[in-house]
Amino acid sequence: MALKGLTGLVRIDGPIGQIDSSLGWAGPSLTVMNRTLVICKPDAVERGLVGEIIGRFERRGLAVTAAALRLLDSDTLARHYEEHVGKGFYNDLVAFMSRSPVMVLVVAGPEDTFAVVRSMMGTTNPREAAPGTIRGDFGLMMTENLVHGSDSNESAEREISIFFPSM
Ligand code: RTP
Ligand code: MG
Repeated sequence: MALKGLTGLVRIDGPIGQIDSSLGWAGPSLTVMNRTLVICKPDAVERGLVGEIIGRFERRGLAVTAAALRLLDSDTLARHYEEHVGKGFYNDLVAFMSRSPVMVLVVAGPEDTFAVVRSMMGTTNPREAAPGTIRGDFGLMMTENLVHGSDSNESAEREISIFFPSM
């Protein structure tokens, strides 16, 4: 089975190093790439926009290196959004984020991937987000803003360890 020529990789679990080199994998060296956590939020899954969102990242040249469709519980959300626990919008945020499944992704690129992803997402309030961004093209509501992206390299590693502890 020859995989030479492929330039991306989607896998569910397990470190990259477990891929059998005898398969002839010739894609990017993902182990040295910088990565971030992306969540396609419940509104994105409900509206069938996951493919559109992933496609934008892929066309930009980023690689999806893990993907999982998950229904999030309040404990997981409290870990993920720890900086927002207790804020006025927090209960609405948890109700929204746990109402139906999300698609959790690890997205990899050469450097500061979190910043590339955040610029493609647009500002938090979709009404103010620039056209051409995910939120600016598909969103109108503050809470239901389609996508999450880590806000720093440190946040990315912390969040990846919550959703993909083996990575
Ligand atoms: P995210 O963490 O989801 O990528 O979004 P963000 O960095 O752009 O915004 P953040 O300040 O971290 O807020 C997290 C999510 O909480 C909801 N929110 N609602 N009503 C409000 O004032 C308010 N503020 C934030 C949004 O869903 C936001 O994405
Ligand atoms: Mg945030």
